[in-house]
Amino acid sequence: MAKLIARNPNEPEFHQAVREVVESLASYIIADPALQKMKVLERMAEPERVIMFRVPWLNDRGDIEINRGYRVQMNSAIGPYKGGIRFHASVNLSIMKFLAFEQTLKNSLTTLPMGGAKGGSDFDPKGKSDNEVMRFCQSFVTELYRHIGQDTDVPAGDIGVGAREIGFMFGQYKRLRDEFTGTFTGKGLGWGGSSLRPEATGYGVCYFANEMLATRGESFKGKVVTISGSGNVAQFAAEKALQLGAKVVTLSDSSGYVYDPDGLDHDKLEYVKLLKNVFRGRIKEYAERYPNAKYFPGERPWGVKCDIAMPCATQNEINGDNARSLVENGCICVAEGANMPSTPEAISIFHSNKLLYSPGKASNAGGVATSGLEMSQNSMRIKWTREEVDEKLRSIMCNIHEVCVKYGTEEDGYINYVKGANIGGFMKVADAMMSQGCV
Ligand code: NDP
Ligand code: 2IT
Repeated sequence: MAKLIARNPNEPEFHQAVREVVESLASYIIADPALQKMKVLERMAEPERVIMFRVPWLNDRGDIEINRGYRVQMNSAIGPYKGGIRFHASVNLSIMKFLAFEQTLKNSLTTLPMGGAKGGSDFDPKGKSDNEVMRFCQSFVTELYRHIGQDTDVPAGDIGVGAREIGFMFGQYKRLRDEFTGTFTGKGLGWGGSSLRPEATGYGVCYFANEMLATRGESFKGKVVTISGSGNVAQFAAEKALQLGAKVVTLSDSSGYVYDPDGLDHDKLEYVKLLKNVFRGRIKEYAERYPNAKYFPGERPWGVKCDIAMPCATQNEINGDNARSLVENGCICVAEGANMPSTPEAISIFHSNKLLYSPGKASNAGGVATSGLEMSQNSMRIKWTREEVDEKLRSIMCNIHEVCVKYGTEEDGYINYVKGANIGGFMKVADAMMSQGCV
């Protein structure tokens, strides 16, 4: 870790993500001289390639704006680079590297042949017109296109990148390459997209949480659920939790959270989808429309009493104090939809209180798994039904849960999902790297 920090200064999120894996794997690696000799973990923490580029574009006033674009191609040992693109003002190299590092292990856990990558830009889509977003996406891809391809690197969505942005990026990519391939996932259903890809991350989190709850004879039925975020992952985590009989009482965005004591229902959720995906509004408008709900500006939902918490917004959104309030309020399960939403202090509080706690790389893997299924369908030029994809998604999430149980069960029977996911994800990548020599 000391070497890694010295080589990658000022990258706290990257250090945090690697440290967690190092801590899980230390004894495992110490016991295996071959892993040490081949410097597998050291190589995994060094990106195979980092691309940083200028993204100039014209705003609606005709002025030039300049953003910075990134693609971190972390690891290609088990398949082409694969991972989302994030457009958010906070994007920097540290965040790209932490996400690409976690993606490598996550993609391995899915059992599908995908390496790890992440990309994005500090472009902030908030308040931009559709035309501005399109011009930005076109400029972004005009550089990125030479580094990606269906057998090289396959981007998808993440924060700030949904169906609209994938459409603009895919359109420009297709134009530059003059070929129609599955180089992006999350495409529209009529032009190469997979059924259930929009739902997959959120649904997958609930499938995974359901498996965790079942280890204690529990289920979603009748449980109170708090969710952060109100974007893609949050919306479909809420939808599946409702279908499984839970009561979802919060949603949030970067400005605050709403608490609805009556809980969400189908109509309210449809309103949220319209508000966020079409009108691109703020979650506080929910409380204006449903007067029983209350809006808490500038706050996160972790002080609300719940049985199950699903953080679905961003990294480090649950700190030690938030974790303590969740525990004090009787929360039994924290299933991460976002990537690295819990700080190390929060994770240690969950562990010492024996909560069911799953790290994002295990419980949010349903999104990229379904991206992998989209790649398979594109290669075969076929389309599976919603039911077929759902069945595969369920079985992938159950399998990841089994892997976590296998490698994460401690002497007292407590399942440490962090350890389980890190060891389970690492093994396949490590075996491939050992077989492929010093590359
Ligand atoms: P969206 O852009 O659709 O939604 C993001 C949500 O989180 C919005 O409500 C946003 O609020 C909120 N948010 C974003 N940044 C912050 C911040 N710094 N502080 C507080 N709230 C914030 O993104 P997704 O739903 O796709 O992604 C959510 C999380 O899930 C991310 O961590 C992502 O990496 C992860 N993830 C996504 C997958 C996918 O398939 N999309 C797959 C696996 C993981 P606001 O509108 O104010 O920005
Ligand atoms: O963090 C993630 O796993 C994603 N944003 C989805 C990546 C993908 O390639 O579908």
